[in-house]
Amino acid sequence: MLKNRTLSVIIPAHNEEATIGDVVRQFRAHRLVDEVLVVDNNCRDKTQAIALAAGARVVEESAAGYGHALRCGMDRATGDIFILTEADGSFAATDIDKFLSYIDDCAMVLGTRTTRQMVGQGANMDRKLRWGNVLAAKILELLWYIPNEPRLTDVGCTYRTLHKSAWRIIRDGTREAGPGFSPEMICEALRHRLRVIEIPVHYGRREGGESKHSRGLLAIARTALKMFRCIFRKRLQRSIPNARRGVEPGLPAVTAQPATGTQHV
Ligand SMILES: Nc1nc2c(ncn2[C@@H]2O[C@H](COP(=O)(O)OP(=O)(O)O)[C@@H](O)[C@H]2O)c(=O)[nH]1
Ligand SMILES: [Mg+2]
Repeated sequence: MLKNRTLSVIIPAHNEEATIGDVVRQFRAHRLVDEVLVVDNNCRDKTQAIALAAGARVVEESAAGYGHALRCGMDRATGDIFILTEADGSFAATDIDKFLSYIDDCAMVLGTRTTRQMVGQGANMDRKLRWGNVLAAKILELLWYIPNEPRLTDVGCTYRTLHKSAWRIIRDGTREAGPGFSPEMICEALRHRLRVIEIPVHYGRREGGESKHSRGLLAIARTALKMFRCIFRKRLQRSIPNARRGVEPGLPAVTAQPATGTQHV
């Protein structure tokens, strides 16, 4: 499945002492994982010590926010392929195999939490949230119908995988500090005409601690606003000239896909 490539799991964490130990152990136990990297984002609790004890490598990022934490994590991870996930126990390490089944076909594989059959009891994904996420994804689809015609049902799922080479291509086009980083990654990959697909993942309840992005209606509205703002901002950006698309010295060849106009990293 990995074909001699290495796999890093990257977990941003802001005060997640209640869950980080179990999450690190769960992902480390997966047979294909080489490294579990926890990004300590200004934790004032025991997250770092517990993560280290559970066998994670820990790096620190002082710029606050989910986006800053993940940028730092992907810059510092050693693997050829990155799995991004959360510190709260809402995602299952067993889904790694599903992501990897598709990673040779595209630059980025996104999870979706809106497949109702995959949402566990107590998960923070009621009808309003599911349809809100689907709506945001459909707006993104529509805005990028030409030339990418993406097929998406969730722009905010933080469980996803991408090639390190894809990260290098999109990195400098990202700047969102917080949850807007999730759709920003997608939009920047689409700007580079990289191939992005989506698969359903298990989504369970937060196993402990407190949600930062979706606790209560106000937090959800704030997160949604940041995501929408980011999607429209990205669409209004100038398009990337052909010569600059997905070009990075020393990376595997990028093959054009004439039928869809998308690229494969
Ligand atoms: N809001 C927030 N989340 C952060 C930060 N740094 C890392 N994270 C992590 O981002 C992930 C998503 O946050 P979470 O509270 O679970 O949001 P939810 O999944 O929408 O309920 C968690 O693993 C957080 O620990 C930060 O500065 N702010
Ligand atoms: Mg969460």
